[in-house]
Amino acid sequence: MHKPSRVITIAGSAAGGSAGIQADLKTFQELDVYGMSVITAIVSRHPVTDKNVHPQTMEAIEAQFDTAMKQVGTDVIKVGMLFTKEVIERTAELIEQSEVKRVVVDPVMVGKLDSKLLKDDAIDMLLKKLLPLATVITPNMTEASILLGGRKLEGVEDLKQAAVDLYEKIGQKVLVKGGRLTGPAVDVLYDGEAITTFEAPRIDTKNTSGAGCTYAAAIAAYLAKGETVSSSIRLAKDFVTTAIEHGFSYTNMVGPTYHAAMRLKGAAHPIRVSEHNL
Ligand code: PXL
Repeated sequence: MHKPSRVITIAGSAAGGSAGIQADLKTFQELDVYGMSVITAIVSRHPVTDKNVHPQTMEAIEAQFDTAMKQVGTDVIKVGMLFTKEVIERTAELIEQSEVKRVVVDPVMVGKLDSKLLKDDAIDMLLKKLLPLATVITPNMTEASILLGGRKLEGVEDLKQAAVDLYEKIGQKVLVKGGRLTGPAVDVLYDGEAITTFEAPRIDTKNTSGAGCTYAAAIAAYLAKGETVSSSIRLAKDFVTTAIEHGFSYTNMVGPTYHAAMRLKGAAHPIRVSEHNL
């Protein structure tokens, strides 16, 4: 009997289906990983402002985690939008107590169109309590810049330095994503020993809603399936690049990536990401 590997996502619910819990579960399913969820907040509308975020009670958050862990257990935990410093602190405690050793933290702070997904007073708590528990963290350039106290990041060399400096701060592997640069889509991993870059062609589209969630969810899924951090990132970047290539929109707003794109005939040979060790 085939029993898939397991991942619990602790994140926000994105009603539009492109990001958050919805993106995570779709991605897990596509990659044949058994997905479970702990919903920290419900995001009901774009643009995301404090008013459109409905935080869940600490009791509800703990109960979901407890249920998933007792009914199923997990190989990997993936963390996305937590929204408040109290939820960050409690999530860190739950992860520590669970003794799950493979943890992907996407330090979600701002979404597309600069929507606000984390309160301002929460950065310190992230740095001190949660990020040190991660196997790998996946900040975009804006998030990396905020975690480094507001430093400007402008090119791939800045991303490399940011990955090294963030590693020094939290003691864990750091993948800084260069999605907001121009030119090829380059992400930079520092694992404490070497810098690795992952490069894919840039796709000319506005439909990238939830791409960051999807990428981190795919990394978590591949880790659960037994891949190393660096091969999980390369495979996940293939997955998300293909999803972006086949993104679409039902309205005139920024649309979702297509989580099932790997199944399309045209994607039978998905985009290959090149990896360079420096
Ligand atoms: O893409 C960032 C993100 C993460 N999590 C939730 C979101 C969003 C963007 O809207 O709603 C729940």
